[in-house]
This record gives sequence, structure tokens and C-alpha cells, in this order.
Amino acid sequence: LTLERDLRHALEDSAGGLQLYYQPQVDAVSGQCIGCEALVRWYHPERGMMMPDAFISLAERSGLIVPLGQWVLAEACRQYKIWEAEGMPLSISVNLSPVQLGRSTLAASVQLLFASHQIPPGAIEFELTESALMDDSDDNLQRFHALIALGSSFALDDFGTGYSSLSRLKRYPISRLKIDRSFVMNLPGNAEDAAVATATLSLARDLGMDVVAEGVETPEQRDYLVSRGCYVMQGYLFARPLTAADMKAFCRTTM
Ligand code: G
Ligand code: G
Ligand code: NA
Ligand code: MN
Repeated sequence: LTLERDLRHALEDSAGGLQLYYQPQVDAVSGQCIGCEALVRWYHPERGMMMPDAFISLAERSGLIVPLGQWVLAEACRQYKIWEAEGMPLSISVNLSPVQLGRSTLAASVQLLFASHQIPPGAIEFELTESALMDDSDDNLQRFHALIALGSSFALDDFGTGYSSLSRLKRYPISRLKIDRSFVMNLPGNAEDAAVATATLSLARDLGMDVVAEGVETPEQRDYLVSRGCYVMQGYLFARPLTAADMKAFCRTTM
């Protein structure tokens, strides 16, 4: 409860204490930075830097995820425009909570934000977990399409760890699958994980989706994934989540 109160204060206090970090998404063959994922951090006045795992579920339970998610999205738009003006129009993936997606007002607030920042199509991608696909009502599908109409696309985060059925996946307009870190970790030695990675790549190909491998930490993991036709990767091998300034430096040196 104290933490909830503190988060509410942080959001009321023009989001003082909140900051976005950015983790590069890299073309593993050329080494080029082709996008990034925005990851929120919170500098708590007494506890210091807090990672999202320590406050996102609290924010979801209390409803604070709605103003928090709104702040994250506005901040990502602001940063996109700064990089664009610097000649680095880098697309940004923003995590969207199922609670946000469930609000009927989401598309209208995104539309307002994109219009006021003049965000071009393709600049912002939304990352969802499989739980966002559990509700396959027409209303939910319609909310996806409303965001696509605004120029965004969707990536499915932590793919393979949730419960989404393949028939449901097919119904949703998802552009990219993110292979969860848990399946990448023990590549190339673990035969089961190799089978999951290979099956995900082939499923994505058949459904016309792109793939991003998460949590790539070693050259061996990278090389194995490349040999299976996976080229876009995110992970400590390339970079940790970075401040906006460090992200710019990283992209400059890999461009
Ligand atoms: O930043 P870190 O690498 O510790 O992220 C942990 C998890 O927190 C991520 O997997 C992501 O799903 C979640 N997360 C990070 N930033 C956000 C955000 O802005 N909104 C939501 N809903 N989740 C986030
Ligand atoms: O949205 P998602 O839960 O996938 O967020 C990615 C999480 O994974 C973040 O907490 C990020 O800091 C973390 N991460 C990113 N790359 C790596 C990596 O190579 N290794 C490990 N262990 N964690 C990573
Ligand atoms: Na992820
Ligand atoms: Mn994510």
C-alpha cells in the first residue's frame, strides 16, 4: 500500500522519478541497430532504482498501470522525435499491459498522442504477452485493429511461455513473435529448446510473421539462431537496456 501511494505520487508529480531505458534490437548479421524496446525504471525516493518486476503487477492491480502506461507511451513518442531530429528514426517497442488494452479509451488516447507528436506509421510497436489474446471477443480484436489503423504493429512477447492456442494466434494481427529468453538460454546444446526455437521460426514463417530472439548472451546462441534463419536479436551479447544517451551512442557506432 505504501508502494502504491508512492507510485501514485510519482505519477502525479509529473512522473518525476520515472525513466525509460532502451534495449537495442540488432540485425545479428550486420550488427546494425534496427529498433529498441522501451523498459521503464522507477527511482524510488528511499528504495532507489526499482525494476518493473517490482511494481508493474502492483500497478496493474491498482489501475495505476493506465496513467503509468500513458506516461511510458508519451515518453517513447517524445524520445522518438528527438532521435528522428538527430537523423536516427529508430522504432520503439512499448510494452502494453492487458489492462491497458482492455480500456475502451486506449485507441483514442494513442491517436491524440501520435497526432500531437506527429508520429509516423511504423514508429511505435506494441508488445503484448499471450494473456492479451485470451479474450478473443470481437471487441478485443477491434481494439487491436484500431491501433493498427493508427500505424502501429504488434509483437507477441515471451512467446511459448503462455497459453495462447495457435488458432487464436492466427486470428490476431501480430507482426512479430519474440522467442522467450528461457528457450534461448540453453541453445545450442539443449535439444528440446532447439526444437522449440526451430518450430517457432517455422510457425512464424508460415503465418507471415517476423521473429525476434530475446536474451541472446553468447556468440554460440547467436550463430545457432542465424543458422536457423533468425536474424533479429535482443540481449546482453549486443547491449543491456541503455539510457537514451547511451542508446544513441550505441546506434551511431553500429550504423
Ligand atoms: O526492464 P526489465 O528488463 O527488468 O523488464 C522486466 C519486465 O517488465 C519486462 O519483461 C516487461 O514485460 C515489463 N515491463 C517493462 N517496462 C514496462 C512497461 O513500460 N509497461 C509494462 N506493462 N511492462 C513493462
Ligand atoms: O518484456 P520482457 O519481459 O521480455 O523484458 C525483457 C527482460 O529481459 C528485461 O528485464 C531485460 O532487462 C531482460 N533481458 C534482456 N536481455 C537479456 C539477456 O540477454 N539476458 C538476461 N538474463 N536478461 C535479459
Ligand atoms: Na520479452
Ligand atoms: Mn517486452
